[in-house]
Amino acid sequence: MAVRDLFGIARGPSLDRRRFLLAGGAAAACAASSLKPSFALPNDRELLTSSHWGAFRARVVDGRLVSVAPFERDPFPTAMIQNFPAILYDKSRIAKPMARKSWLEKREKSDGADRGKEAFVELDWDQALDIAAEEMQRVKAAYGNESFYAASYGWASGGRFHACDEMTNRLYALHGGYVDDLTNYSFGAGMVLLPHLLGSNQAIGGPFTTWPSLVRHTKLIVMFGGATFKNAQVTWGGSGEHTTEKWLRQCQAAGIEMIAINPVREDEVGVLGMEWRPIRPNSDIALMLALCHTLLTEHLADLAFVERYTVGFERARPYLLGESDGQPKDADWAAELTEVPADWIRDLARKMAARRTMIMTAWSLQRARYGEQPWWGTVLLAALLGQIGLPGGGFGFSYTSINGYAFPPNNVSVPGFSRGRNPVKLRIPVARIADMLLQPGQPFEFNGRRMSYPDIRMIHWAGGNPFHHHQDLNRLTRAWAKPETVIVQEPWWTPTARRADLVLPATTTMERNDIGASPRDRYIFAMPQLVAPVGEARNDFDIYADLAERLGYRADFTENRDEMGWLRHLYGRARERAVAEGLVLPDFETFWEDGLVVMPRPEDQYVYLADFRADPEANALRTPSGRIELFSEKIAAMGYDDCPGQATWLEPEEWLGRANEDTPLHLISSHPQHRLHSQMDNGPLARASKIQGREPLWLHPDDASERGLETGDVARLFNARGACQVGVIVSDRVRPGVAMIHEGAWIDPLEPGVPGSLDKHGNPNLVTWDIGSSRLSQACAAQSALVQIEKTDGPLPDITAYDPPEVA
Ligand SMILES: Nc1nc2c(c(=O)[nH]1)N[C@H]1C(S)=C(S)[C@@H](COP(=O)(O)OP(=O)(O)OC[C@H]3O[C@@H](n4cnc5c(=O)[nH]c(N)nc54)[C@H](O)[C@@H]3O)O[C@H]1N2
Ligand SMILES: Nc1nc2c(c(=O)[nH]1)N[C@H]1C(S)=C(S)[C@@H](COP(=O)(O)OP(=O)(O)OC[C@H]3O[C@@H](n4cnc5c(=O)[nH]c(N)nc54)[C@H](O)[C@@H]3O)O[C@H]1N2
Ligand SMILES: [Mo]
Repeated sequence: MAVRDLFGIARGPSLDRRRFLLAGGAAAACAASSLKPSFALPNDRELLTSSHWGAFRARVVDGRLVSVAPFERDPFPTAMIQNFPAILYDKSRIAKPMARKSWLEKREKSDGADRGKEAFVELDWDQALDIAAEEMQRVKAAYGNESFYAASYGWASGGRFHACDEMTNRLYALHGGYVDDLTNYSFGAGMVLLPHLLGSNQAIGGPFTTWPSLVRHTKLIVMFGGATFKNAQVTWGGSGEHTTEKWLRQCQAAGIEMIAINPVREDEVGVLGMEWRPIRPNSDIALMLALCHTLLTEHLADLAFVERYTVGFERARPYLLGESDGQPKDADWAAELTEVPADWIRDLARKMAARRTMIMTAWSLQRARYGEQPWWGTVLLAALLGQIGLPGGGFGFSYTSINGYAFPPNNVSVPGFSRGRNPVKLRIPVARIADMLLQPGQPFEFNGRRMSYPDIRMIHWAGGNPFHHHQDLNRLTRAWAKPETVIVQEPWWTPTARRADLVLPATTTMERNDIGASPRDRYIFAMPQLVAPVGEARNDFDIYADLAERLGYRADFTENRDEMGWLRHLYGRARERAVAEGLVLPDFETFWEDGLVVMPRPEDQYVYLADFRADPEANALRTPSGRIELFSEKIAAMGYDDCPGQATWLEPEEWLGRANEDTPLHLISSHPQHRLHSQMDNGPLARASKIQGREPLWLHPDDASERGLETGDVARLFNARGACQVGVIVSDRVRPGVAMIHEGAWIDPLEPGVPGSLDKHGNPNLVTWDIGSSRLSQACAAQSALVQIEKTDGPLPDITAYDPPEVA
């Protein structure tokens, strides 16, 4: 059953009885004649708002959010919006400010290893903010600003103004600075690599060759990582329209052949009639090199393209042909590594060369050991095909990993809250947090630079959940014991909030006013406050403004604007930007009353690198050579054996090729169908998907029967790093040797705060490996993990993940 059917989402009312404004003179004139929105009784209101999950209409009765309906112009709304009423009032909401008991008594003399174990003590807001300000002063005076870690990585929530991570940054910037992060968990390896090859990250962030261009021109789409409808349910900052599924269906209708190369057969394979080609995880680079080998040896490679638009092929070629190491990277070689048949590989290369082909490579492939390689291989393969810059041809990295990235950015963007200027210049690659906490002063390499880890004494986090998102959570537990002070702002008792010294309850988007807009979408939404804050929750902005007050720089933080003042200001700046684009946005009052603005559809036949193809001299890339770098002298000069100067097969330490008796299975931890990371794990949709309360894990029938496992069983997923309990789904939708689980379940250890304790709930980061993808990018390598699974018999411990902690 499709998720959408689970809640029986019907399409909402049609928009035409409501008034909305199009930007632009003619559109404004036509809107002036349309109807006013007709809301029912004031006590029974329906309000349009936005979220990472898309726009929706919220029904509020007697001050309570009772139900939501999808935005009627959204062709593929996500069922996840149905979680909102439940999670807003869930028992896991943090009711009041609280402090860890012994920390409140002893502050820096309390034992950091007790985080997560102890009871909390309730505080009133003034006490809590006084303490937070004291700690900020004390730590600054004792250790200086390089001892603050206030990067606050995480998805936080939609809304241009209430961006709590940016607000954290701004507060600490005003406080004299903080250690910040670099890159991200999403595509951290790719974003460091691509500028070396292509001069920019446009192939990730867009604009890239649009779906309409694909529908019109493409004949074959080869997807490494497949297409994933589940991932296209969200857009950072929200969207009025979920478009990915729509476009994939149009590709299908246009008769485009689509191939999903993926260890897992995701939903869309069946829905779109795609070919599924299972592959061993982490081996795609071998397949790509073999495709290149076939193109070369069968004289199908476009060497004229390579000659005119790339550099370094003379260095890559001997490796491909085996002249440099005695091993041709041919289809037979790759077949052994990938377990994809050699004939199929050769046929695919011929097919790709014969037709207009788009290569789509997912973000997941680079979230692995040596994760740069499959992305470099993608560029190499596309270059040999010679279709880069042609309509419907070439490559792209973000078509289906998330909604909306192939949408050409709007001409008008709404600016967000500014993070200010951080006087401290020290930053760490974001996924190296545990290394930093455990190894202060230690040097490390990053993208050709030698850096060293700061000595962190205080952490302040708002809008992220490192105790779900980071790898090897037992190691993070040990690292997290090091700082003297940990402050967490959260709406819910997430695992990270439970491991704080001081917990400050924050509002959600539903409890405040904001503006929803993303460059990936045509809409600007008013996000009116739907209900009063739950419990004593406060807006992050107000929390920080009051902290800034205590520290003597309130006006610098707020710029003397309140919430609505900021919304007017940010919208006003968007209006100014619009004028420069020849567009007229309605004034703020009209926008706020109407609830949305729709911008003109951007150009829809955009082709990535078409200008470069047309004139590579005038439109040279921002690489050292101005061309696509198939060999990068710059990377080669860094001397990293874990990321050499060209796309290379590097065998991960943990993958099926090195499976052993203790850990025979490769774990893939994908992004969840029923939540956004850990957000909404406490919602009805995710909870309904659990098996005996545990996160589902997919296992091939052969691997399951070997272990005596059946669908519905609970099992222990483990390796030397840790263990968690999962619910088993036996399915031939994963290839043998692979186990698949979704990230984001709230960890629920048998013994909270104790490293090595069994997690009852099924968070894969108990077993993933906390190592950088390579010295080039130091990115998250969650997808390289070998594991074992065994059946759990006997009574199961209760799940307590969503119960508030003990209050003394
Ligand atoms: N094993 C494995 N691990 C992974 C991944 C994987 O593929 N496999 N993927 C990685 C990736 S790509 C990412 S991006 C990360 C995501 O990791 P995170 O971004 O940390 O995950 P979220 O669950 O979205 O955490 C956001 C938190 O912000 C809180 N929040 C929301 N709105 C507000 C607000 O207004 N104010 C405050 N104060 N808090 C708010 C939410 O309640 C939630 O706890 O996970 C990474 N971890
Ligand atoms: N519903 C929902 N959507 C989301 C998110 C969410 O939490 N929930 N998170 C968003 C964020 S922050 C991000 S970064 C993106 C992540 O986007 P991705 O990283 O692309 O997403 P994943 O779900 O991890 O993996 C996508 C597919 O890659 C396959 N795959 C994994 N390893 C390999 C491999 O080695 N080879 C091949 N060929 N395939 C492999 C998986 O089986 C899966 O089907 O998703 C975004 N979209
Ligand atoms: Mo991400």
